[in-house]
Amino acid sequence: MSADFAQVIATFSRRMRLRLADGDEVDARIKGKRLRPVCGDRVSAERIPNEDDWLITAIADRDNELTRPNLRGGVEVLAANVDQLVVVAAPEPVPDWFIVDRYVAAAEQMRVSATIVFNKTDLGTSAECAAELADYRRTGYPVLECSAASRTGLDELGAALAGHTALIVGQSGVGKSSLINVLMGGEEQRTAAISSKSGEGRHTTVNSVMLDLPDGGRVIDSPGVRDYAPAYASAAAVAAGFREIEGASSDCRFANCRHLQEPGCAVKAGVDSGAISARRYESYRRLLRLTEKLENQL
Ligand SMILES: Nc1nc2c(ncn2[C@@H]2O[C@H](COP(=O)(O)OP(=O)(O)O)[C@@H](O)[C@H]2O)c(=O)[nH]1
Ligand SMILES: [Mg+2]
Ligand SMILES: [Zn+2]
Repeated sequence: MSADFAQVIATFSRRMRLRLADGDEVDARIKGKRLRPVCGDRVSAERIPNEDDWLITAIADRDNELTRPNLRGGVEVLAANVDQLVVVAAPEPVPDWFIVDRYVAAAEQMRVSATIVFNKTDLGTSAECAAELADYRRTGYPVLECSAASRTGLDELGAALAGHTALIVGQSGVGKSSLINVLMGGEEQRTAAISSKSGEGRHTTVNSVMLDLPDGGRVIDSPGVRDYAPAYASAAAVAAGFREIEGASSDCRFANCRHLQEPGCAVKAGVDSGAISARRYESYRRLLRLTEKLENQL
């Protein structure tokens, strides 16, 4: 028996949970050492004779993938085939807006939508946070404010997720898993329990899991995303991650303007006039420096 285009819905190191085309869920191993399926992958799989396990034999071409550089100079894929990044921040831990900007830039690179979620509003929203959120809205990103603890803003979040396959990202501790838990109404634990039972303990460390939300839509929670730094192909690609910078750049004097010290730079002019956030511009410069450092190492 074989199934074309089963989908990986959870990963536990080299063990996977698959949803088959008919909706059945099975455990699977991976054929060979070379294949590296991730959550969201569509895969070919076949049942291993005389076993409950299935074997993943091939990975279908990905629509997109979220990647980060690994320590060995390669690239690690965190999830695939999503159509939305949900970038979560909160009053606690203290927001690192550079991380938010990197995820938003990653969404632009993947050509998927980015939605910003400010969780833990029960702790209050500082003027500084409110100003940053207003700036993302001005740039054109939807911003939802909610609290998993006091159950506010969750209908809006559920509606934003409906009809999408989203990857939820953000600093550790902002409440990603809590938000999903509340949206699932406790269903998440049930999923985890099934997996650990069938794997007899081998499944206890879940890397990533894709969950079906009650209001429709699916969301991938991946602990690996927290210290994410994207790998860019080129410095030019960095500007494409900042839509207001990309938008202004057509008015720069030089077509290859990097928006640093060049004369006639429309981006710098935009920062000076306040049309472009100076903080977002600083994120752009930081990401550009990181990318150029990486390029020089190659
Ligand atoms: N005050 C408050 N705490 C929250 C809220 N959501 C999550 N937390 C707490 O924040 C901590 C981290 O939550 P978790 O969901 O594990 O964050 P993750 O690392 O992003 O998945 C936990 O102690 C949660 O109880 C919220 O809306 N308000
Ligand atoms: Mg979590
Ligand atoms: Zn410029």
